[in-house]
Amino acid sequence: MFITLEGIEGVGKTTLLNNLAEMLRSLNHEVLVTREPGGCTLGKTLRGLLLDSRAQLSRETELFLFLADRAQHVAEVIRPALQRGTIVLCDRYADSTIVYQGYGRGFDVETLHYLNDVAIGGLWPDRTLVLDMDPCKALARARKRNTEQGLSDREGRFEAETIHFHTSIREGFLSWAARNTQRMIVLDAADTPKGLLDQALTAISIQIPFPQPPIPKGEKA
Ligand code: T5A
Repeated sequence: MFITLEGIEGVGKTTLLNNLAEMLRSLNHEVLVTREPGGCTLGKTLRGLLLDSRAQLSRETELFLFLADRAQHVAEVIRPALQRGTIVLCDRYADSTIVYQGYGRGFDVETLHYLNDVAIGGLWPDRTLVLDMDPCKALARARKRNTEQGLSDREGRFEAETIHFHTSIREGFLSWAARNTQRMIVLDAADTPKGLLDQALTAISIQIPFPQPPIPKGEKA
């Protein structure tokens, strides 16, 4: 089972991913939590380049670095874990490239879909949860977190983009999800962490084999 989380900055992906992993582990599932960019050894170096606000990357360079990160991540981490029967929870994946580099940077979305398909060898997620909320509120969450963790100077290349950019990314995720309703489910990220976890569990429950409660003696299944 392969589940990805998507959405704009600060919307609560990492928080939900960790809550989801804890819940699934408590149900005795083997779970791997990973992220993009930076989910494999090569990716850690690429992540530094991609998020550094001082890096002057052309949009083509940016695109192919994200794809290189993903190709290696799939080969080294995601596919082997899925083959072992592990549930993989990934913070961002191919849909981020389609939305950020497509709706955000202006590349053709169909071309990006094809390039992603090559990079991942056809390994699309079983479910993608898109966390949606007002970009101003999401960015405020991210900045508050950075201040609380003493990382206020951490603002990266994407966080430093204009509100117009973040709004077009939000709209991009909603449009792309509407074209892929069999896989992508939009969640209300303005909900509490607990409420969001409940929304996510409902969204994936049809796919995860949760243990059934024992049937009391004398009752039929
Ligand atoms: N990118 C990435 C591309 O352009 N193309 C690609 O192909 C890929 C893969 C990566 C950047 O790269 C771009 C997109 C991104 O700009 P990143 O550093 O990995 O950036 O960070 P992001 O994925 O953007 O995510 P963030 O770490 O900023 O935010 P999260 O994970 O969405 O939010 P989280 O969980 O850290 O929460 C933020 C704060 O809000 C609180 C948390 O406690 C935390 O303080 N919070 C809540 N508060 C109230 N209610 C809730 N429900 C809450 N959930 C969390």
